[in-house]
Amino acid sequence: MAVQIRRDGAVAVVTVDRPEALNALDTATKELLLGAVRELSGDDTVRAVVLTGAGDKAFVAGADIAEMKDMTSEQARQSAALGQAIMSAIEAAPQPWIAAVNGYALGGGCELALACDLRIAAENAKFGQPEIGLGITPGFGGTQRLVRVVGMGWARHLVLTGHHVRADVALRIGLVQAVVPRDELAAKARSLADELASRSPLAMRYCKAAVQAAGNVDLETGQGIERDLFALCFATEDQKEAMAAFLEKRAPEIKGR
Ligand code: DAK
Repeated sequence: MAVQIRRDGAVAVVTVDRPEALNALDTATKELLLGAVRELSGDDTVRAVVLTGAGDKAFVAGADIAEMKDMTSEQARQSAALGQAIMSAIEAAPQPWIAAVNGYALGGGCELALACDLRIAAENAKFGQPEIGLGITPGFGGTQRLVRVVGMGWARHLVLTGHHVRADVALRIGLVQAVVPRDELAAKARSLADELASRSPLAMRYCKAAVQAAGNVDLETGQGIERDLFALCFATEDQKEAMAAFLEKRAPEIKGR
């Protein structure tokens, strides 16, 4: 099984599990990953998801080069469509997705991490868009999402040189939000997921959608989306309960309604 889903309470951990190929994404793995995203998106008991890679060396070392090498243009197009569908499905998922980057996140692997809402890395993690060395461009959104996350300067550096950067550099340029020792990564990702899972899932979904919109629309349109989603929060029981709990100096009882 190349993709595992482990549910524990309100948190699901999705593991790309092909360590013999450094978790590279072949078609079968991509199909399983897309299935996992769709399954979890339809499960309202899951309030946060952690995405990671099996083994000690890699998160995901990119698209599977052995499979890609002899592809026809049509096969490449279908493969790109499948990859892009995964990234879009993660972005559209109702829950926050946290990439727990436990090693190499290269090419499609870096792009997969970029599609997640939050990224934390182990000290041994390495990031890069090495496609230039393979005679191709990044194709799962890397040239677009990367610019939005780290800015034009670093995106150009990563895409044009194909160089890998270490976790400390990834932190400095804003590619990840935290770096932790390797043996603390799973626990750190889990505690972050637990924290997000404890919040109103409706407000969480609206926050995710509003921030997402900022990357896609102009300021005026974005402010309209923000206004509407803000208003929608006031139709939820969770908003009334969370504000009452604050005023009464107690923990809120979040119901997801
Ligand atoms: N694909 C297939 N196999 C891979 C792989 C990959 N991406 N990465 C590693 N492996 C395999 C190796 O072939 C090796 O297999 P065996 O020889 O043992 O059978 C095994 O994993 C262990 O790898 P190494 O022996 O190479 O391990 P090292 O520690 O020496 O090196 C490394 C680790 C991560 C530096 C190295 O493996 C490496 O450079 N891997 C390739 C990384 C890479 O270039 N990734 C980007 C792939 S291109 C598009 C859509 C998507 C894409 C492009 C376009 N369109 C829509 C247009 C995406 C492209 C990519 O992701």
